[in-house]
Amino acid sequence: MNLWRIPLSEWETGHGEPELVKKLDYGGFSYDNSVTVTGDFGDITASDDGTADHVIWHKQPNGGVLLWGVGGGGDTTPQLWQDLRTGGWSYANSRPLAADVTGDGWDDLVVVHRNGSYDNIWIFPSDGHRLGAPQFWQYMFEESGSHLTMGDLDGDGVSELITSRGADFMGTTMSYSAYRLANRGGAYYYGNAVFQPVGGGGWSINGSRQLAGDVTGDGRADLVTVHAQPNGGILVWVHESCSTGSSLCLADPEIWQDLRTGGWSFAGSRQQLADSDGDGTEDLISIHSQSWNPGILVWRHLSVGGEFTDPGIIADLRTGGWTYSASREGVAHTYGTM
Ligand SMILES: [Ca+2]
Ligand SMILES: [Ca+2]
Ligand SMILES: [Ca+2]
Ligand SMILES: [Ca+2]
Repeated sequence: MNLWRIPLSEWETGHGEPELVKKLDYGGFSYDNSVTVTGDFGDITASDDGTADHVIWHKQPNGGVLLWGVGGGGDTTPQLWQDLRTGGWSYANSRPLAADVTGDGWDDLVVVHRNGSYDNIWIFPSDGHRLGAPQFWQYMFEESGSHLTMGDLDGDGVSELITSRGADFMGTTMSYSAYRLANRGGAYYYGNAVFQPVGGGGWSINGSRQLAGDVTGDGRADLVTVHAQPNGGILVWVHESCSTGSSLCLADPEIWQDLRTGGWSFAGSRQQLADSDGDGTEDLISIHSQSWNPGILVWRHLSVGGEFTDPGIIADLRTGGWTYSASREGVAHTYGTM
């Protein structure tokens, strides 16, 4: 597999142009047997230029995991950070996420590890150069099919874990929860959670995906839900964060973009959030498949006061060997920027 980066900010050199970070055609690296997570994990090498770091969470023949780190800049040789082939680690039962949960400005790795009917939450903290040994922070009781995303809902510099789940016994079609993660010595913790039911109206966990980022510019991450529509196309909803110091809160959803026409496809697209025009609000980035062409178009939808602007193409990857179905993406801040 190959690792690439595409600068999404129009202020960055090479905006919209793919740059090869590392060709991993050796050592047993396998696209199908790994998860790649992007973030700003630290100055990984002496020549790290602050561009996106990659973590490769890689399945091992015995079902365990090796954790590799790849820095930005001149030396992008993968570094083995953790050997998790023993100790009960399971690639199949784990979901890795990147976010700063320690508040030092460096992204950490958060791994939600299924253990029977509940999840263990493990943190691999960054020390500014690498990810350290896993720390068991707390339990979580969630359905195994819940969607997970990280975002700093209250703007205190520490990201929360946001879960989205389907129908429950209360008759809710979909609902969200948020957890402040902390090292509680393994104690089950549910305080400070926000429950935002989304009843009726055709909401579907399987027909939606969630992103967290500050699309309003107030410093608090909002929840963006991209939702499939029955007659094709997509609606983009925003639950603005109304969190205050002590409590987490998500406001009722508002439609920020109607993409039910124009050939937009939920199944044929993936989304990210990134500030593409440098105004301090996160913008929607769409990675879209092309009919009759295996390639990709990358669009940006700028956040402007309560809506996203009409999407514009920032990278045309319909030529050059790009394949929508054989690629995946993440977004990372470059070092020194928020
Ligand atoms: Ca951190
Ligand atoms: Ca927070
Ligand atoms: Ca916000
Ligand atoms: Ca923006």
